[in-house]
Amino acid sequence: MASITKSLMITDLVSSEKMEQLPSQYIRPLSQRPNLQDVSHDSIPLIDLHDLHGPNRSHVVHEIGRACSEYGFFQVKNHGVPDSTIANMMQIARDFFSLPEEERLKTYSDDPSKTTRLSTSFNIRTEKVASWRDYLRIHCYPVQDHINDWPTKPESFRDHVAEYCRSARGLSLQLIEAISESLGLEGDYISKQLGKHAQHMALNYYPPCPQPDLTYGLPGHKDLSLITVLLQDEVPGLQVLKNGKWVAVDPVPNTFIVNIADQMQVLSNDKYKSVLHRVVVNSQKERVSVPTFYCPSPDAVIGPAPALVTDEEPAVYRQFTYAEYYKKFWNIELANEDCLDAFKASASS
Ligand SMILES: O=C(O)CCC(=O)C(=O)O
Repeated sequence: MASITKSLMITDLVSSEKMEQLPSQYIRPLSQRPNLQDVSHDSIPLIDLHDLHGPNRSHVVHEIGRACSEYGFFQVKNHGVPDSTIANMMQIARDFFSLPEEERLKTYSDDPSKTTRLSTSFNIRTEKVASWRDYLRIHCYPVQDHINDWPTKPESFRDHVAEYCRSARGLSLQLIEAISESLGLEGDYISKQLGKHAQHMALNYYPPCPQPDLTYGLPGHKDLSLITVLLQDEVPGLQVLKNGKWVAVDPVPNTFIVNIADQMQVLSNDKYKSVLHRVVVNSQKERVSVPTFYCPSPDAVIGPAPALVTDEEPAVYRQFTYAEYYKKFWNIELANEDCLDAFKASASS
């Protein structure tokens, strides 16, 4: 008989006992389990950013635009983030989740409005079934506004994470500019809609799971940001929904995964869609991933770009502040519920 666990974090649950059965709060109803065999390995486009600043820029921008409209997901290589910055980030994430429980739990909170918080699953305040993930979520732009709230252990946490955040921001801004151009907008149009800009990130830790076919690391969900730039380790787990079929994004060394998120869907007036993605777990290996959620500042007003609104394609969404959207997102019960439905132009009349 599966048992209910008392540990707050899965990390501590799996280290405290030899577990052969999944505790009951992680077990999905039969109809909602991942069918691990029914997954395509066609993957998503891989785009070389090397030429983004040369004479072939328009070709790269075109490829990015195509990936955004066909998949909402792509990988990038030659992205300019130094190998050492990436290696330090991954190591510090592993080291963080290896800290003693009492040290890690110093930042524990189930309150999504906290800008630095350790938590578990997806949204423990609203969900009925838990997911097999622990995570540390931090706000990280401007770095100096947040760094003093970040964990002080492991020793070099703040230095390595700050360096990574700056690089990830640089890459995000280049991608946002290219995506803006790919929509036929001025390169700086989207960036100008983001108010003072904001950047959040997560350190995701998925321990080995005794019964991976009964649960998820993360259930199908869309991201609340503008774009997400994801660093994953060498252990597969991420899957993306394409034409009703789950496609595995198997790790490619030295790449980042980029996805369109909800704010970009709104700004593009549905030209680019925020896509459902999920994470499956395995019984053998832990997995670490580090998403950077690039987003508007809370006061920024988001709405479809006027240049993309016509008589034939009227505005799909009303205008709203990112703060309004953020609050709504953290109150939804099901991860795969479409938060944007509440912001449709038709919903407000
Ligand atoms: O771990 C991954 O590959 C994806 C993580 C993710 O989707 C998220 O943190 O929202």
